[in-house]
Amino acid sequence: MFGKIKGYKINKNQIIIEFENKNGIVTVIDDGICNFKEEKTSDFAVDINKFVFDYVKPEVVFTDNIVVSYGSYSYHIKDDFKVDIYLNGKLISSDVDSLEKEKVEINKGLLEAEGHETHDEDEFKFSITKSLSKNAYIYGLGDKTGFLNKRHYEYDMWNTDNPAPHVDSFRTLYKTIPFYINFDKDVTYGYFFDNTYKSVFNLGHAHQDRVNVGFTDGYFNYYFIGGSSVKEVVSNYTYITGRMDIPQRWTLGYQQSRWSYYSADEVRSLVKNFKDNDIPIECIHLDIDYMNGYRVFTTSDESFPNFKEFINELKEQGVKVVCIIDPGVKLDKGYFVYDEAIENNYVATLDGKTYVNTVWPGESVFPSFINPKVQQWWGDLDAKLLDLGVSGIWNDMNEPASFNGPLPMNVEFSDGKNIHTHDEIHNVYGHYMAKATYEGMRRHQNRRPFVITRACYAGSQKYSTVWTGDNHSIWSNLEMAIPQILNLGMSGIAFSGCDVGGFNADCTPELLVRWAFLGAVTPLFRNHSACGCRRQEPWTYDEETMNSYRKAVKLRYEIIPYMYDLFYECSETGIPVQRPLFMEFRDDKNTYELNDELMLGGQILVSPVVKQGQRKKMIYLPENETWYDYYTKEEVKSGYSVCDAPMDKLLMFVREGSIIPKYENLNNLDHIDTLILDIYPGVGKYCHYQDDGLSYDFEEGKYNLYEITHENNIVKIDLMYEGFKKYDKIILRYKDKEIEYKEFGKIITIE
Ligand code: MIG
Repeated sequence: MFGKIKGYKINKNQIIIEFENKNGIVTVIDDGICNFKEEKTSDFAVDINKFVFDYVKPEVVFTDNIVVSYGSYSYHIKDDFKVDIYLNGKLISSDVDSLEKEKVEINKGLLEAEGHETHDEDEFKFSITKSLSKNAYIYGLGDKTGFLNKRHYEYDMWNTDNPAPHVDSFRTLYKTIPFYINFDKDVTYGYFFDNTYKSVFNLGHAHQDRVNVGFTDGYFNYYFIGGSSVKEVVSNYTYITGRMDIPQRWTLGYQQSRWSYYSADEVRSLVKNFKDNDIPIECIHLDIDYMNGYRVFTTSDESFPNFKEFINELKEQGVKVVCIIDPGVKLDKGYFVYDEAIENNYVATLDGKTYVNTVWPGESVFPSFINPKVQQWWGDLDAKLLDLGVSGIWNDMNEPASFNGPLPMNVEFSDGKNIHTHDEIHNVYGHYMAKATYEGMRRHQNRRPFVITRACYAGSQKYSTVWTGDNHSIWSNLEMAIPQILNLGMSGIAFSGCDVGGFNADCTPELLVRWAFLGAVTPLFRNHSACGCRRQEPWTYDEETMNSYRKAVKLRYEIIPYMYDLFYECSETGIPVQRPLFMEFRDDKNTYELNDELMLGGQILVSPVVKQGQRKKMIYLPENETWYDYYTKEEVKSGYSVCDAPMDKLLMFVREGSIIPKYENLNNLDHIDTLILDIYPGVGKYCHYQDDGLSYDFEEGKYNLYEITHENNIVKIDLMYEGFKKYDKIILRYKDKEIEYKEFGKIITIE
């Protein structure tokens, strides 16, 4: 593709290499972060121009190869733009030859006639093949189904809405994050490919010692992302693709959804049921039926009359509303959104005519979200929903999904200047829709936008939270939710969740309870289910189920200040809230493929039950650590052991020396005055963040930072930074003793 090296020039931190056939550019962004691209390229997730610096000065030596060194890493660039990467002088990754895949003869016609799924091999314009060491594990890649370790699998990057039950043999789901982490006990790094066309990631599947990434089109444009740990790699990856804002605090509360709540009265009685049954509730999601004939940005006068007053009425009870918005705009002359779209040429075209496909409203047209003017227009429409009192926007169907066959590859999307075809835009359609939504909300009010999207691309974490789409109420989908959310976190997306209880199919009481407990520690905690399936609100089951469900939701409310601290950390570092164990215990081999446990931050280990009928669970607590039961605060043996796993409890363990900030007895997050600091035996230090939980005022210094240090029950709190109203009360707890803390800087003993 590139040919032999002929020479090079240096411009700031960029080395422009002249190859026989075309130029290549190496941009050294930081120690261990480096971009390799052909000169002409397009950037989607990362704007490389923002990373051209004077102060990063790589050393360049040209002998046989061009050797570029900076910090601990050096990149040996060879003919054909092949690269060997060295860390402190040791070779850690190299480009290798891409070998042919073994051809398997199949009788496609017969297989398909019998209903089997077959899969065509893609033709690649080019591929990049990286070495894969014997002991490496592979993580990341977004929302792919299956287990944590992706080695030996092959996946497609093509945003897809597939209604079948999500199983581990799926090649793709809704999201495209072309980023993988190569983790080996001694060396960790990642590769991110900023190419939106369909690509195929063969992860040691065709050849055990290679990762082959084949691209159907687009440009050669990828990043090496080093770091001393998985945490650092994710942090470096989010340094270039972006980090999320701290979310509004209430978005960490419990959310209830259903396709659909069909009327205002139904929603009213729903809220009443939550209150009557003493189950905390923060927000209700309105699915497509709140609209007038599925026309986006309208509301139905029949089933939701006086929409604004209705929303206000809920707000007075502490309940917020999130509305779904699909991309498809109903083809309907006289409907203002359609008229504006057509008048301004804001929609996709085919052969010079408006492109039409069918979605919920019937025949519909598709905004060209890549056009900044369309983003502005759409964002302003979203902002009008905020004026009605809506608190968040849920973006669905933005793969884009369509009922009348997929959009042809040559459908055209204008960015205002140039035309992009569907094959290029497909994987970023949801990304730009989320961007438009986020920016519209951001422009309109001093609130951190709450956007939820189904489809997305690398970097969407800047704009939106995500959910894992239409899972099923089956045990395997509960089990899969853990690795899926952990891999999303390692792919930069920390704020994610799955439909608690499962979307399709009927949820059993046992499954609902186990799912609710997983939901309680998942960033986005929303129960959602499809029409045609059994209702999934907790009181539609028996008393015992509801009691357990209530416990799960209350557990969530207890740990919200801890989760909020983790989101604060994430906004600064990109390190996810839910983490696989090896992110905290990198030397512990037992954790590399542990699919049914997770860490909530660095302090709490959670071991959810994800198997039907299980009342005892084998748990694993990393050795060389002392662990305490979250509830009883008694020491628990580390290593493998079998634990009682009753239906009304989530197994949680706390690391020695931890300090967990908690709320108590809250059914709603609007007013908080008391903070509890629950202190576990050992020596520890913890930083707690507090702000208004709503706005961007923290950017002007309106927040507090508390640093808590302790040795067992001897504790001190320092107010490290004060810019916001403090708690009325801080209560310190150690085992079963508690005491109010009144004077910052003072050492006290809890006894
Ligand atoms: O084709 O809006 O994933 O959460 O309830 C179904 C109706 C369209 C798919 C979403 C789901 C939502 C549903 N939507």
